[in-house]
Amino acid sequence: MGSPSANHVALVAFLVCLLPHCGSAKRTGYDVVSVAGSGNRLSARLKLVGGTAQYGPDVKKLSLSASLETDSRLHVRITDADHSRWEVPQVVIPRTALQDVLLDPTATPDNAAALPSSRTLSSASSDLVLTIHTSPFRFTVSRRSTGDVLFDTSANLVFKDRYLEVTSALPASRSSLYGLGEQTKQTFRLRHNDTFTLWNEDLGRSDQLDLNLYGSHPFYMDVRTPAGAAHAVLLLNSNGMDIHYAGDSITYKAIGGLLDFYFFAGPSPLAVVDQYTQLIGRPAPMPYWSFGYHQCRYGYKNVADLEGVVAGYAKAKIPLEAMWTDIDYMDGYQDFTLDPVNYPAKLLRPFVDRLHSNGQRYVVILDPEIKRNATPNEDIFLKWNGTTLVGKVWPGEVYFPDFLNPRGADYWGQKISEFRRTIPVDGLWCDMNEPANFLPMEPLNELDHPPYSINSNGSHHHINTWTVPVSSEHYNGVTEYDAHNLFGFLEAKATHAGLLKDTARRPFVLSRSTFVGSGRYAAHWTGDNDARWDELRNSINTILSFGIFGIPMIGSDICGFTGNSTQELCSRWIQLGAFYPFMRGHSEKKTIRREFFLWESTTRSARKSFATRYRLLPYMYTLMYEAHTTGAPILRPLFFSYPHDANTYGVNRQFLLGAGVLVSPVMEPGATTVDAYFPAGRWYSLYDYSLAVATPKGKRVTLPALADVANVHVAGGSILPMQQAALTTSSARQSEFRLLVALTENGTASGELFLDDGESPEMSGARSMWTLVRFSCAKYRKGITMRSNVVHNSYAPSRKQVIDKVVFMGLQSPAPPKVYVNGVQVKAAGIRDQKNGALTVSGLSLVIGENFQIQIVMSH
Ligand code: MIG
Repeated sequence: MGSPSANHVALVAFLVCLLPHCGSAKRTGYDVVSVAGSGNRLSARLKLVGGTAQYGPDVKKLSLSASLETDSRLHVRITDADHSRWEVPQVVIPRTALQDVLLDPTATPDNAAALPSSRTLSSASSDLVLTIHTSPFRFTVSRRSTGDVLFDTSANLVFKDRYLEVTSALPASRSSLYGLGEQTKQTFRLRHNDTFTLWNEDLGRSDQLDLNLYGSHPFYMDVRTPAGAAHAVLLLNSNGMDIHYAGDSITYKAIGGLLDFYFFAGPSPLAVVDQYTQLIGRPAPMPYWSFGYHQCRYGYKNVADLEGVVAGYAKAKIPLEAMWTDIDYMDGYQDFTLDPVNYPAKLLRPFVDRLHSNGQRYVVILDPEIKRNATPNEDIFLKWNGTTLVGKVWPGEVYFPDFLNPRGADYWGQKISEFRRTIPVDGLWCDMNEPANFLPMEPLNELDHPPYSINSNGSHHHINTWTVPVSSEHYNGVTEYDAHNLFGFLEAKATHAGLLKDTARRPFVLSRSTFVGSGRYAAHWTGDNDARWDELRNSINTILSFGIFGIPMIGSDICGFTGNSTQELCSRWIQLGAFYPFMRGHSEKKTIRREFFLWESTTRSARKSFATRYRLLPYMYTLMYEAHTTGAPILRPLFFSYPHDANTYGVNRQFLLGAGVLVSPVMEPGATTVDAYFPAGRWYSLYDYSLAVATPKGKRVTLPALADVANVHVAGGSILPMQQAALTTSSARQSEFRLLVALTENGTASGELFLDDGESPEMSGARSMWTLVRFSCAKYRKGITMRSNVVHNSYAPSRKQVIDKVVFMGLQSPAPPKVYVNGVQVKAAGIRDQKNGALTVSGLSLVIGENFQIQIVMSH
């Protein structure tokens, strides 16, 4: 019980505050004391009105700068007016600095009362409007075209040296949020009353729900009813933070850095990711081969074991593109070494050479940690307490390379080159780069005692747990406290640079830890999942989230990493995994072996599902090109193509490959049916070309659970470039092309094909050779016409590849139609009018990279 006098004081204070102009000195937060605008920019100075008791002294003066940086991007940055602070360095996200418009702050009144109550930043070409409210200070971001308020900070802004807090109101019933990772979630759409801690950690395995995992992405997309307009918000800040999403508000609590916000106007989801990746960097082009099937396991015993697996896949006629090796290949778990007994160079090198001559690839793991005393140049490692930091990971006592130090990154690249002289690996896998550290360390100084403890691992775990202490030091005095969440990003960047320099080919880097912009260098997998059905389902949520984080090359360990997968689970997982952009089977050493040829049902699933995958490779690779040039995810949630249909907002048991290929996998044991949602339009079966669903409004449909493949439907309006299945991507690439045309009710469709050699460093750059063809189909009086329109063509002419078959789905004609190719009639033998309404025109020889036209004339 509180003392009567304390209660009395509180009561008096409450009554006093009912009066007008209630004591502003009691209020917490800030007032604007000067403001100036010029063109697309605005600056303001903020003065503390009243501080808060917790987490240290408040910063007295803040400066705010804002800029409409592009027509669709607003930048608002709030920082200490008098002292410079840590912010995400330019080497991570290169960007233009905000300029201060308040050139002479002394000339403006230091008094909120003398200012107008608000000030607006807007421009005729931008849909985003910023309003700064003077007293109490708050800001809003709204959409000019609709007046919708997108972000609205309350007056509770808190800005201390090591605690920053800001809350924005949200319209709970109209807002659907996505993003804020990395966590394993049961839904893709974020649920209300959930806290997202951003602190890169290896502590929780990814099969544990709702914990902070390997990467940090303080970015969300908000899709609003009724119009389905999307926008996004990035808090560019690398410090540890909690983000609480209450439904009607979102609160950021960061333990350092700045309040550096970017707002992206959309309004389509695709426009949002385009605008976002324009700032943070476009996703790296991935080599063509990396879209094939990858096989890994922790615990492959020796080279003979690897050989057995490769032979097993070949014998079973299941595609195998790349063989991987986990830390088992190393000598004493040291990077850039080989176990002399089980993986000696004299056996491993010929094995890798054989893979290469077979059109296959080899990838190995790297841990960032370097064994203590393994190298003389100690100055490129993290420091602690005045000396080189020593932690403990697989090799025993280790040092941690400082990838912020240019010489640290160079050292890494050099080790990669040296290693590649012995084993010419095709890609590298960066594990443990949160970074992980098994050694519990003593707190050293006040950095190790943050005033606010983030909700790490759901239990306010100390931030030093299982990683290097935040009191460690990087190059130039940067502390791990500030740079922790960048470690994995920086290692992936250095690894990418090392591979590129050594091979002059497009690098393939897989990184466990990621940050904003990691997609520029790396692919990602969802980490240590478990062989369980809920894990199979939850993989979709993480994969779709990374798509909007600008990391489209992502997958989960197929059949689960830990735990013993059953045949049924593994088969279903293969059927789903066949659509993961990054498609890898991987398992933990203590678990049963589950290479797909070992069981009959997984063999069937892998053969059939991978055949579909490999036939779709030209389409998938074209999606990689789209991702690289526009940020569009390869796997997308349904609302990306159907933002006006609010029923799609919660869908997470189906997804789209690109814009119009709908995948509805089985994700329950013993299932005989799949409940699927089909947005408005026509949907054709990818397997038999029949019109499966035609609906003017979104519709729930019960599909049969097919035995060996996921249900796949093509949306009317799509044209898919395909090739034929093969055991490697390079042989699939030799085969003839086919076009699958899915007509809308109006007889229209369109699609693209991007082609290059699949391994030049640049994709579609000025210095590389590439071809882009657009296909389109339209109705005309007596039938339909399909055209190929060559947009760019510096690659295809050297290849002379042809399209030998075009299938038109949804072409109901009472009698066999006449078909003309470039005006010449096709003989009847080349036309097959299937009962299911699809028309196949075969025996063609249409050269890719040459314009052509196919006319179909219906007979009546
Ligand atoms: O401490 O290298 O997530 O994929 O097999 C575990 C062994 C280290 C964690 C990775 C996993 C990998 C494993 N690694």
